[in-house]
Amino acid sequence: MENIFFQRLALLEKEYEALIAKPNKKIEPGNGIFSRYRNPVLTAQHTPLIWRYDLNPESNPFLMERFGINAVFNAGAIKWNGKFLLVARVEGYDRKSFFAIAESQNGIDNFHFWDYPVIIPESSEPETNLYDMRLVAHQDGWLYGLFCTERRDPDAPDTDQAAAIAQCGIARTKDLVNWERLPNLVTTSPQQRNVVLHPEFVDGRYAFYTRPQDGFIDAGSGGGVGFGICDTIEQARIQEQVVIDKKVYHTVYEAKNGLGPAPIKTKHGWLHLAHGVRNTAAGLRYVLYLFMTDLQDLTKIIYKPAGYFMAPENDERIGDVSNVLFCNGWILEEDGSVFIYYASSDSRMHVATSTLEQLLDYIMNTAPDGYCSAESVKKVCQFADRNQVNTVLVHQHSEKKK
Ligand code: M1P
Repeated sequence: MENIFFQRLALLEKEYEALIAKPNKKIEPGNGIFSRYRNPVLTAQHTPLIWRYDLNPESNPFLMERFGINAVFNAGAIKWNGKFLLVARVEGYDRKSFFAIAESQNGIDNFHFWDYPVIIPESSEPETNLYDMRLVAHQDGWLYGLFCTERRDPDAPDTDQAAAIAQCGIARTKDLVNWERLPNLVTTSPQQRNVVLHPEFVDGRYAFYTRPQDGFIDAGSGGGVGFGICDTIEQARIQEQVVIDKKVYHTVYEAKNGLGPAPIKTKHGWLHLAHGVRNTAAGLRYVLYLFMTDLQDLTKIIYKPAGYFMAPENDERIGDVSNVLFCNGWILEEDGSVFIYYASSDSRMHVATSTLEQLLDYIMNTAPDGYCSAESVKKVCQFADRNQVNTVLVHQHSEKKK
């Protein structure tokens, strides 16, 4: 028996070390807007062996996995003490999620988890599941984690064991180790997923991006990315939500949408990344899109390129909830590099890199949605016309270079 234990331990450790040390590589040439990378940055296999196994040959002679991890996805992100940190949603075989921090020196590979998951104090009302943290360094000096808290809908009949109430949980920290739990955000909506804290005060108050919905898919009286203000964060209550980015017929955000990470401030406006959902014969399809709001009026969209910025590709298409890209974490470096951490199909985490210059070019110079096929044809014709000239210029340029 002892042999089995030690043989398996040696193999598990070897595989784990190899996975963590595996270098990642940019996929060239990309689309000029961002670059994808060959390997995911975090998977269930990246979780520490000490979480999954009882490493005692007496109590676990077969070295069985005693706590299975199903997936690692939807991570918040922050640069902290010179390292790239992801606060990932870790989901066990038991379907419950919790948060855990993984760090990397370069943001691209060698992500490894801290020894212990994040301990979020429980709220006064018992919660079944916590997930999808948006991490925000607020102007008030705290680091806030806003996340979705879910419990069974107490009004649902016994025959329905899926109906849930989703609300926004709030916790804050100064060191990412000790977390203080604040009361959940109160709004008038029965469902609140994808709530994000705006990083700056607005007239001395806290501003939130919300997602008012009646049900998981049913937007009911709400729907879209909302915006609301609170006097205090210790008892956060939004009286009025204004929808700033609504669902639109025959777009990639026709069924629902929700904000991703906290927006990035640029000299042109606040840069937002969101997910848009539409329904298909194969189920819901989640893609990512960008938009920009005005620096003075946070509810006013000033740029919004048509369609998606990123959609699931190749292996990203497959997972527990297939055909999903979801992003709730990105990091802007001082040199203008942007690290976009996105999850595919509710299963694993990836990174894409870009620069602020590229994202601004994309957002400010990509045409908005024309909302019909005829407008799309016009756009293509305009490019074709211009490129009759451009092709000649490019050809002349390359001839000169020879
Ligand atoms: O399964 C896809 C996503 O579904 C929900 O997102 P939303 O409420 O915006 O539809 C969340 O459960 C999210 O975690 C999940 O990735």
